[in-house]
This record gives sequence, structure tokens and C-alpha cells, in this order.
Amino acid sequence: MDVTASATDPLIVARESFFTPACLVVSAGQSLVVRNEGNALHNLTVDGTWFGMDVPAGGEIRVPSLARVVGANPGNYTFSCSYHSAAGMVGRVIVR
Ligand SMILES: [Cu+2]
Repeated sequence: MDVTASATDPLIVARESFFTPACLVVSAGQSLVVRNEGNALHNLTVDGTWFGMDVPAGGEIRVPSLARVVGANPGNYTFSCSYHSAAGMVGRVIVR
């Protein structure tokens, strides 16, 4: 059987000032969709990686294959909104 990304990519929703879900598990080959359902500009920054991208209010971004973000290092990564991390806008993604 072919193993490909699921039809529905994992989704993180950003609001003021939290992510939901705050913790999720994804396969390295999957994309990740981040949707901003809040009214402020948010972003998604994955600690320890090169990845950081703004998500405008009402907008959506697609993080490319997580394998391209974390390289050969699956595991636990903290992500945050760099604008609101002090307000607790952080989460965790487990890439495997
Ligand atoms: Cu934010």
C-alpha cells in the first residue's frame, strides 16, 4: 500500500492568543496548514529550525513537508507566534 500524506493535512488554528490544538503529532512527510481565525497578525515559528512565516488575519499558510523543516531530526518541536509568545502563544508538534 502506498503511504502518502493524508487527504486532510493537519491544521493548527491561531487566535488571540493561542493555538489550537496546542499539541499535535504529524508525519514528517505531511504538510501543515496554519489558519489565522483571529483579528491580529500571527505567525508560526518552529524553534530550532529555519521556519517562520506570518499568517495574516483571516489567512492561511501551508508549511511544506515537515521533513524539510526539521531535516533528519524528527522529534518534539516547540512552535510559537513570535509576536505573542510572551502571552503564551506557544505549542508543540511531534514530528515522526
Ligand atoms: Cu500571535
